[in-house]
Amino acid sequence: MKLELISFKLCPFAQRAMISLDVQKIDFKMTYINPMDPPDWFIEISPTGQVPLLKVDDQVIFESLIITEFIEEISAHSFHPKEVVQRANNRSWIVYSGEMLGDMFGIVTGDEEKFHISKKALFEKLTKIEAIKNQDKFFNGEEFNMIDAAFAPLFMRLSWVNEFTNNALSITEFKHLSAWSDAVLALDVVRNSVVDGLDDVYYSNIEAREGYLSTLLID
Ligand SMILES: N[C@@H](CCC(=O)N[C@@H](CS)C(=O)NCC(=O)O)C(=O)O
Repeated sequence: MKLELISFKLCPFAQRAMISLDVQKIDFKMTYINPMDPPDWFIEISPTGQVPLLKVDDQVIFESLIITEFIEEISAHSFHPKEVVQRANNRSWIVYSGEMLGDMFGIVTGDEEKFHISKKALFEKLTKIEAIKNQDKFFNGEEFNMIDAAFAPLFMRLSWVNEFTNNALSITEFKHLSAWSDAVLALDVVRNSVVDGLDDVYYSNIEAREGYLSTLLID
């Protein structure tokens, strides 16, 4: 089976798939396309016009959650907890984390009003996660699971924004969530899921969007 993951360098949804492939030690070819000028072959095979896409031989799988579930199904080791209710519960929170990436998009691109609306929406969700998160290292305990991979892109972007601004999106008030974020961001599979210098690309992207967040950048 030949796998090819197609994405933009900055796409947080694709990052989930890259972490899953790395954890499962599955070989794949990475192809980046330019979001501003997608090639014709991509437009032809992407039903939504969005990345990530996973090409499996000549078939195309789209939607990051479906891609990560597919990776799970072809892997020797499960990346979800075994117990069925806990597994379903993890999947629910994974969907929820996708909505949080939508809030991040509003924060990065929005004018002042949109920034505050998106930040409020994001922090309401963070509050709900803090309420259910315990003191375990990862979401389900000591083991890094798919849910941790799903939240990793969000944690990475929050830490970048806090580094680039005067902690505009500080999560230190959320003790369990902050500790979870630190544990996830310390892992090699997470660090290696982005190209070198992507933090600089993210900074430039914030500047180029000219939203309210760009006015909060320091240095
Ligand atoms: N629900 C999709 C969301 C994917 C998504 O939003 N991809 C963004 C890049 S991170 C995209 O392709 N944006 C371009 C567009 O919407 O035209 C998934 O989970 O795969």
